[in-house]
Amino acid sequence: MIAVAVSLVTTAGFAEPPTFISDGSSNAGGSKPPVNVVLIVSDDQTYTDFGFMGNERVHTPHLDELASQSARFTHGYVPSSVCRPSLVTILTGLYPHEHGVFFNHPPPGFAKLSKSPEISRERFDAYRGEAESLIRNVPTLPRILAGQGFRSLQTGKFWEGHHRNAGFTDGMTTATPSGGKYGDLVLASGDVVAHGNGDHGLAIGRETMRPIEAFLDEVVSESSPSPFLIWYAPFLPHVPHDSPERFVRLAKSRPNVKPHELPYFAAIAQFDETIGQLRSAIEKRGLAKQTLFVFVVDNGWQPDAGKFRQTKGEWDHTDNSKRAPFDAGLRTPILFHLPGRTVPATYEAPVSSIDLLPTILAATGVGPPNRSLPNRSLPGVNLWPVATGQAPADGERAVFGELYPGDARELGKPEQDIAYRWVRRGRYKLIVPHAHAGHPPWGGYLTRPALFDISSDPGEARDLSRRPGYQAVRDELNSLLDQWWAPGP
Ligand SMILES: [Ca+2]
Repeated sequence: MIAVAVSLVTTAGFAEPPTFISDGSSNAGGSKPPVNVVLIVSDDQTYTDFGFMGNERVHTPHLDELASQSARFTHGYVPSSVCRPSLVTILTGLYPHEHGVFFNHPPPGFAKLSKSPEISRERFDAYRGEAESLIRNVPTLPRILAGQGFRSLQTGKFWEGHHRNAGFTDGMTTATPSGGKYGDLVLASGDVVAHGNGDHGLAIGRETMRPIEAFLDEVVSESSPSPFLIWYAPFLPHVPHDSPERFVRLAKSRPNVKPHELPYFAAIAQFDETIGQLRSAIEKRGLAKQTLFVFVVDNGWQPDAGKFRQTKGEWDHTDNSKRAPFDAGLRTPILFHLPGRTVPATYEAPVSSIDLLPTILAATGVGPPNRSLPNRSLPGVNLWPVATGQAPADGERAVFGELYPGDARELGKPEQDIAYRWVRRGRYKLIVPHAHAGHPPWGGYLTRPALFDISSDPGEARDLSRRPGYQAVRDELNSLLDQWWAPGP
């Protein structure tokens, strides 16, 4: 076994630098070619809206092909059903209350930042910059892999300022206005700023794949090519649903597509086409056999037929998907595909996006973190032994999550803003709302705890928490939630 010490920036949550140790199947220093990683993150797509998840009305041939070749975790979850906290969880393997990015917008909040005439570009960037420092102080996947000689390319969604803040060696997002179609914001002061969700990076997939092609050309031309990580998180199928007409025609050609679904389904088809382009870019450079593809969605999104926004010419999402504590916002398929290693199979055991980081580290030979040392372990589970057919999936494992308003009241104080905590174990899911200062829970999704049987009621329509015979399940799940994280008053 080869032990690999990684030098990392430390923070209060990590009393000492975390240590990562080979799992014994490591290739570190070995003769096999290193494993590259392409991490695909869909943006705003509900778990049901894939061909391979049973939806025959969407056009996802490339994702379906990837899924057919992959270890498929069909009951994956993200802790939060909104972009920024979910993306930082994928990057860090930590829950939002641990990595600290539990919001989309830092204090004083998006409305004050964007609509106050006294907020200049400098002040806007300063407020955002304070929050962006959080990612610099936690271990991240690109930062850990960089310690092993990886290059890493950031493309698409990224809310943490410049891509180097998260340890990427290369990237598109620079925290400056792009002047492009997406990602800029005009403040009340008249200044133009980077909105914060990816600026230049948002062109990937929607307008071009060239930055990925150029990065791969650069890597393969190195005298001793570096292993690499590609973060492919295009602004798709996220609104604006302004896909080129050929995708709209494609969506229209599918059976029984309703008008309010059409723009979203077109954006799904557009996203899917880029998956084919991405895989082709890897294949034509002879890298397919040594490249791990990982797939996850950052949060779900479903169009609501009753919410057409005239001003924007698009439908808004349903109350039970994005931002909500229900599966239409939280659940995602998670895929792993590495030729000759992963075994194509479907696993229904609940897993989480916190598992991606330890699993990818194991796959690349960096190995899972040493979980035996206090204060050094990550909360996620290394799924590599399951994905490679070496171990069964743990069907009894509990997965957790936490939801917040989009604006944080104060950095470093998730307990002030926590709106919902949830836990899924086996067939049951408990959601616990939190009220603050006499106000009802943010979002109004629930006013009291609710218990659902996901296996018989995936739409979470029947709250079992006060029905006879469910008290023990409810108490047990509530106890698990508090053991995981009890935010206090
Ligand atoms: Ca999203």
